[in-house]
Amino acid sequence: MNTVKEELIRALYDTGAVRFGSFKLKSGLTSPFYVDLRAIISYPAVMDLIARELIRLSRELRFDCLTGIPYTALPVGAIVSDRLKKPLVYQRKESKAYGTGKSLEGHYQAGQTCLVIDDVMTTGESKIEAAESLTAAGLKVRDFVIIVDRSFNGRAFLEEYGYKLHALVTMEEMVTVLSEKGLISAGQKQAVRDFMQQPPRAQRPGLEGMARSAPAAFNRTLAALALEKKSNLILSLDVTTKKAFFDLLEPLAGQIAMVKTHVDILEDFDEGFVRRLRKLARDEHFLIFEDRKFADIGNTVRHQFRDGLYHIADWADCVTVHPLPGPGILSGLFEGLHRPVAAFILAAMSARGTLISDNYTRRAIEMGREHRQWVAGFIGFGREKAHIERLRAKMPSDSFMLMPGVNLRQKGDGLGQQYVSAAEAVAGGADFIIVGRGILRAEEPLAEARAYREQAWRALLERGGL
Ligand code: 5BU
Repeated sequence: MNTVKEELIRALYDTGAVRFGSFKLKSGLTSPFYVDLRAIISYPAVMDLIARELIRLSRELRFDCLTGIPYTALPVGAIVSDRLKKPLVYQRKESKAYGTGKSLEGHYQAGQTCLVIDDVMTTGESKIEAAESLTAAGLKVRDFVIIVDRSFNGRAFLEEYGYKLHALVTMEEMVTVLSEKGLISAGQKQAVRDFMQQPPRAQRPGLEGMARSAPAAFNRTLAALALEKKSNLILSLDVTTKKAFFDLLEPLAGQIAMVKTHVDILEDFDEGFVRRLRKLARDEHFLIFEDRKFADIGNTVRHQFRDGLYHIADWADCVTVHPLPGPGILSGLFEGLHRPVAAFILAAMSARGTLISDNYTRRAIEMGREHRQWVAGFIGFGREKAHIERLRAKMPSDSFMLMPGVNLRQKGDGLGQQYVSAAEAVAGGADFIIVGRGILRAEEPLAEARAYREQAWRALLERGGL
């Protein structure tokens, strides 16, 4: 191994950017090492060494401009840009929204090739997100140069998307050098090697696993019910009278795992509606999902949930919650409730131009993860399979992702709604699909509901989701 690489490994070790021990990862895996390069910006000599090595690698690549993924790689990118006299551009972390194509900071010309610098390669998912933003802004992406590659199969993952990975150091090189120098033990070296042999993600439990042992009772019930009815279809019954509601629901009840209501659009809501709905749900085995999308401070949502005209807390099995106000919204809604009601957190929306950014999505999922006693899962959306997969991968494996914006015949509704097919939604990782007008407006709603159910169920089987 060349001495510069050894020097770099030593520097990463000495600055604590790579540590050995026992670390619990977000995925639930326990790792014998931890990589965190955020503090390298405080070591100018290390920054200089890294920049020189990145430049050496980059000289063999063709590109017109470069970017560093914020935060850590942006100052690194600035040094490389200065030394190579190549323009720098960057995407602000907080404004990075799925596919909105928001323009980059900096000046560049459409069609130019942009080199992407980042600190660490783990799953590669954030690399693809970065490439998508750059591509949406008109640039071409070919190569990623990374300081530490700690991924299981990151190179192959990026290759699937047509990108090439170049890394300054891999974990294998790291442990070889550090054990030669006596800085880690033979046992530590072996633990890292063993860990790197593992599959990247813990397998997700299928519906049967969820029915048996999901930590949340609601998820066990929903999984069991879906298996019994062979349906992962949620009917979104957005009509404005009780008559229309039950005229549609009664014949369709056998096809669905849940009915989703917007109870505040009913003109003639009364207690009789709730009684009839609850009875039908018991008889026909489906759950009731009130899509109220709570979004206020804890005290207000508590009233909206428990009081007012609708007394949602008395009859809904689950509701949707915007994480926008912070965790107080969950305590306000669910603390001290007299019967269990589960929450689905809105992690993404299907509306075109939604202001929800990647960062918001990440934090929404984080909030759900921290409140598993109430949160059964998330509402997610992606315009294509790869988007949905990446979103799903961020969610706890034993939560459910429900996906609206599903329609077999249309791409949108002229009011901002975007649609994908049932098969694509489920193949990407949606556990349940939410369908409204696709069924409600069909000439034969029952036949259409069957078609959605069959397509979504088949896709679940094909995905190995049982
Ligand atoms: P549609 O008729 O299938 O477009 O109805 C979709 C339903 O899902 C409707 O009730 C929306 O309020 C709901 N929905 C959605 O479409 N997109 C979202 O991101 C969320 C909910 Br959250």
